[in-house]
Amino acid sequence: MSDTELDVAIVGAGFSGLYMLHRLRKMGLKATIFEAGDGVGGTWYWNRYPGARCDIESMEYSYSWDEELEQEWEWSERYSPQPEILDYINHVADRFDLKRDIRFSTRVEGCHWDADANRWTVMTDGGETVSARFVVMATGCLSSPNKPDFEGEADFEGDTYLTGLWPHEGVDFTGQRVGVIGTGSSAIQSIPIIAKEAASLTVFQRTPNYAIPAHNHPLDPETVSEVKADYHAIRDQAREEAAGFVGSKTEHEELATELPPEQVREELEKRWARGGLTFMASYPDMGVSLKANDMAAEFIRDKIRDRVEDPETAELLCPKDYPAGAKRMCVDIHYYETFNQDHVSLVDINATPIERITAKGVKTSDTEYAFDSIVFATGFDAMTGTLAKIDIRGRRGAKLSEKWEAGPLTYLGLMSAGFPNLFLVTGPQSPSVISNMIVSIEQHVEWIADCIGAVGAGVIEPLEQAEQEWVEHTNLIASMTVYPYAKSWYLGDNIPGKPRIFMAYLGGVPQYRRMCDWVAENGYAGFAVDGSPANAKLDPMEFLEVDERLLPLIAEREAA
Ligand code: FAD
Ligand code: N01
Repeated sequence: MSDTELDVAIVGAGFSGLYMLHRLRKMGLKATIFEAGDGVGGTWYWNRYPGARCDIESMEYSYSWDEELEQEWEWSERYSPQPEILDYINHVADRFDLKRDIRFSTRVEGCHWDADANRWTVMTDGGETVSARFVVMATGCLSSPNKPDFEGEADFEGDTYLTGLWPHEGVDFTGQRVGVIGTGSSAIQSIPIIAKEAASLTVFQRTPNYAIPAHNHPLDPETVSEVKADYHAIRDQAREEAAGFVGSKTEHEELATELPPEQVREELEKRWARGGLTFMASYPDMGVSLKANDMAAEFIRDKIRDRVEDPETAELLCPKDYPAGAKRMCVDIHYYETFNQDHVSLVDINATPIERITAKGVKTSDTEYAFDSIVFATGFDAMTGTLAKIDIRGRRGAKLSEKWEAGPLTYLGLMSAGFPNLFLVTGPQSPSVISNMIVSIEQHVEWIADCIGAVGAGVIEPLEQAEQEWVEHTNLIASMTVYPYAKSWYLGDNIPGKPRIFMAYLGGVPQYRRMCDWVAENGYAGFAVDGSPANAKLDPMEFLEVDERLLPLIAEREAA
């Protein structure tokens, strides 16, 4: 087979693409990764802003598929910083000799299905054309940074930075007047670090976020040894918990709405002391009942009021018009305390909107702020943005971006009807961004590898009806929760004109895994292989354990 004839073309060399390549190679298949960057790491290659780190604990935010790798790698902190995660990914790529099959600095611009040959033609920005039986899009959920257009930007005489495309050589803000636009996770991580260097820091906030303290700390060797001695069981436990990490399964049977408020606060206090993303997994009704959720929301607001000295700033930092956890929960290290420093200030751009960027800085409706640097911490065109940039054409030349104009349409988040032999890793309508992504990536990669093995020289694609039912099911589950009550990137709200659809699957990581396994075990139910539809049909509700007590709470919420 020549270099331009592949079994599988993989797009992207982050956690997803690297494991995909390793897995396919072990099956004896010829696979190549095409990666736009000049190194591996994906998210951790591009997001080098100060303070970038994971918010799933490092011992769990790592691959589980090689025991020796798991035992030899030493994480330094509970939540390790970006340079260490990037070192880890490079270590994996070197240890498994993956780089020889990666084409760096090569962007895939198009993938066209050739129905006569049953192959994909993959086109790169270097003008190269490659033919592959299968394509795996390992292009990431958060890999297209969103840079809103502000009038007058070209006039600015200082420097501008985008958190998702941070300069590799780093930025020294010492003595500078810095403006940060945005208050999502990237801003919450970078603001405390930038404040340490800057002469002044002004934060422009549109929507305040809920943040839980990380209580980050160096990992002590004893804890590491304990985890490593029991790693297999811990990984299994993570896969069996709602969001794919230990502590994400609801711990208590009782409903918060049925308990005395003091008891709920006591539990939240314990979770606050533990820190991190397990905070919301206290009671089963937190994610569905606005009343229960408001107990957590008010608890966090009180903590913000305790942490921020100036009452007016504290109130501005308190989210009040959406439920806790409905936008991606943030994990912070001294974020709120940063606003107690004299040289740090907060501007509410709802009260005084940004009118334009000027030669000197940012002009709001009442003030012109002068800056040496402006940092845009404005997020991503999530889930679909990166795929939309690739000219993907399936049967009869249909474009994926046109098919998805009113929102993504997939079966299980793994494939889209009319686009045979093209897989998505952590695609829309799979647990993806709602989970520990490494757990979800591994599950998808293993499922896809097995599927490619089973299909062999054939062709697999989802049935339109199965896809439609899966999308309806995904939407139904989302509508049962409080997620749609916030404007968030989960729903495409951050990108003007993007259709409002909840883009991840909320039925739970273990339930979803069981469905995918069942589908494969039942002759790829919901798919057609070589034109023959499988006989079996997936009923997702059979896999879910619906807590009947929540139904009246949902009805009550919807009625209100
Ligand atoms: P990515 O890492 O996004 O890699 C995709 C790759 O595809 C990129 O390198 C990109 O250059 C390449 N690519 C895209 N399009 C093309 C193209 N057309 N041609 C060639 N190459 C292309 N998740 C968690 O679970 N826990 C966390 O703590 C966590 N922290 C995060 C912190 C930040 C700052 C961000 C932005 C995300 C975080 N995430 C976290 C989500 C994170 O994206 C995933 O955990 C994971 O790293 C995704 O890996 P991936 O390989 O699927 O995608
Ligand atoms: O992006 P965001 P992010 N004018 O979309 C504001 C993962 N991640 O990069 O909320 C003014 O959350 C926008 O305001 P609003 C994680 O999954 C994880 O921070 O839309 N402001 C918001 O405040 C996360 O959720 C970590 O009203 C504008 C901010 O910019 C995801 O990546 C760290 C604006 C964007 O926040 C994205 O996080 C980093 C405009 N025109 C990222 N447009 C960890 O901690 C946008 N904003 C592991």
